[in-house]
Amino acid sequence: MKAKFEELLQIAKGRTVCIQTHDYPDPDALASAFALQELLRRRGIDAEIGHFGTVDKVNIRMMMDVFEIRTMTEEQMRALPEDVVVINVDVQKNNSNLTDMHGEELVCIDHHPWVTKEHYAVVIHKLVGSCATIVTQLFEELGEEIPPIIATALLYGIKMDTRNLCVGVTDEDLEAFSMLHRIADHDIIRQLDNNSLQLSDLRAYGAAIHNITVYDGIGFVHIPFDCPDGLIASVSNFILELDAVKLAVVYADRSGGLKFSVRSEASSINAGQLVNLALRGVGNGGGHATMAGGLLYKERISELGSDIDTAIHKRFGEALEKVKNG
Ligand SMILES: [Mn+2]
Repeated sequence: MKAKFEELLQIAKGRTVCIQTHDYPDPDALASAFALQELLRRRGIDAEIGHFGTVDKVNIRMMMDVFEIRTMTEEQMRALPEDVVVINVDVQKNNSNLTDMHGEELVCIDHHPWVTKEHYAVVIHKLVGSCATIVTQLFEELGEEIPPIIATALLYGIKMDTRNLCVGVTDEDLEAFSMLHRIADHDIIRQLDNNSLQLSDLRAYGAAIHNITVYDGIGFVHIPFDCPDGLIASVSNFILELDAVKLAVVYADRSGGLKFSVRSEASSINAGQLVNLALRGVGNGGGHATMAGGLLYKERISELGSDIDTAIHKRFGEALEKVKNG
């Protein structure tokens, strides 16, 4: 990783640099971007953090306030020079949750399964539970000290992306977590933990309780309004807690299309493969074995016919047969 980081520095030197996370960034994406920004600053590179999509979840807004994470507005991102160097963090090009921006996407730091066919000059990729783990390791390999505020952000990123070290966690995440744990400010973590839900979120949970249908261990929920990615994911995790649900498929209306969050607790069902297959031809999707997401394009929604929900149940049912049969 050290050599790759040196290559990154060579590319970024003397140029405008934007650290772009996925749209509607989560704590892992923001913590990773924030820590990377500090690492670059120590090497004389002033990079700015940018993302598309809003930050609506109260704990993420609080995180940005407490750690003073500054991000560009979309207008500021669009006003960056044509040849801006873009570092994608916690996401890969061509993913449904990354708005393409101008400039050159030359660097990618990510922990999701590698699916992009796009070329990057520098790739720092590991299949671990959180991107924050990779950035933590970068600090260690470079012999850079991690200040408490950065350690706290990274710890929170690992914690949130692995659902408290329970889902998709690897030994490397645990080692990074344990190291950060000695430095981090636990009062801040507690404060963030105790403020993760706001009143308006209950509307989405209400829709889930009201609209859930369970077929054969698959819990389907259609949230009939737009909500932030993080909230759709939370509802998906919530549905998975039901004993009758082994696989959660939650989708919300989003500007004429549908935004999906899929969770699997069955080792025989790979959520990433499933959503990829189910949305093939009408959208795109992918992700980890246990957590995945996707988007059904508004241009294709008419292909589902008048009963959208039944069409989606059918698509996932068929995809499930294929995934199970390898
Ligand atoms: Mn992540």
